[in-house]
Amino acid sequence: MTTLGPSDSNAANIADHLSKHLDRFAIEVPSWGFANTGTRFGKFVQPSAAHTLEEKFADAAQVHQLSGASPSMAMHVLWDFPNGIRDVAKVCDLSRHYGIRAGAINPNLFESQNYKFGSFGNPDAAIRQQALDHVLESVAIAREMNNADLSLWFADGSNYPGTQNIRHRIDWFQEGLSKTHAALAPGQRMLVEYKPFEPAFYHTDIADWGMALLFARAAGPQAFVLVDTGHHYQAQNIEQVLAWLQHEKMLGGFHFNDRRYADDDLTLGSIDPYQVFRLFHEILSYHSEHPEAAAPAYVVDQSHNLKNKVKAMLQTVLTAQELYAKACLVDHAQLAKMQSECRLVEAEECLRSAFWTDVRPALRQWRRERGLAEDPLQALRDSGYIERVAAERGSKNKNAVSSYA
Ligand SMILES: [Mn+2]
Repeated sequence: MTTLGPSDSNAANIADHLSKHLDRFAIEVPSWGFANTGTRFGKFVQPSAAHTLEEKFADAAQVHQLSGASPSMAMHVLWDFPNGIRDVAKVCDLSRHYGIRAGAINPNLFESQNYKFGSFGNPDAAIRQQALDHVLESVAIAREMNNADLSLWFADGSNYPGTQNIRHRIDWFQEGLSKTHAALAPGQRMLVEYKPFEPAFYHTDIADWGMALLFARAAGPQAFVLVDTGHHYQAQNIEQVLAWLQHEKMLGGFHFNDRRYADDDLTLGSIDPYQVFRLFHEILSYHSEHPEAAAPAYVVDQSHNLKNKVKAMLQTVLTAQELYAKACLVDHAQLAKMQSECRLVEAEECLRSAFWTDVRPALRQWRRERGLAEDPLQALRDSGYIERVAAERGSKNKNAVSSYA
């Protein structure tokens, strides 16, 4: 790695150093980030929000065209494949047409009325089977889509002490996840996500990284853990979780978002950019010692309730690029030396000086050299894209339901 100390703030050097890192950096956008969403009290309808899968692909293509860093889109089976595996050909056509790869496949295990008391953890064997059937169809869809990752999040849990047998639910989860793993194609991965609470408020069946790790281990060698940055208690040291998952070779991917209170699904880096920087640093630090290890999947998982969706997604991708670039400036050799000599202030300053380096000129140069707009957000405004799709989609959105009643 090129040595870039705090004194070396030469813009051209930084740009040269970063260009190969930026070429490799990609973050996946979620299809649901372009659709109308809201809070648990009501949905807020935007005239330009995407309704159809084609509209979601068009929005994702717009973000990638401007950022050059978001070539794929994560999909939700129930929302994007309403006819299940029969929709694969249509999705492949859209993917080709818009030049956006279909990314992680997310089964939906929380919307059916049958899942009121859980899916894989439901005490009713018939409902557990319904959940497994849906997951197995999702595996088949993911297999058809170039062996995409199967990304699993469960809303399962309970609201009151004594109302569910937590140990039995562990067994049921283990059984469902093992059967899921058995259906994977060679090379296909399943990612197990965790979350401490919400929608369940007493116990959640996969509440933290330890439970996700044990479930993934028990399921088989193609199962890994997915870290959603918003799915931790406030005091949790998330980079330490990463350090452990990488140590155990179990880090599969990320869902990026930011939060102030709980799982707020705010724009990445909007509240605590230093947190995102520390996560990227932890990954890059591991990879500097283990260059053979596969990089984890970077995926956005946000809900843009108030911001314009395409604008917010582009802002997110650009922020991810910027914070990743800053993390690429950390001098790992120098940091290792400071750490081994316990030079605390110098070690900390090694991180901080990378974080505080303004990488925006280097990003502008990188974009210019690749024929991209230097200021992608301004280019989005100038393109008139949002106004155009608002005019096309506005009438559909006018009829959209804002209430959950
Ligand atoms: Mn998530």
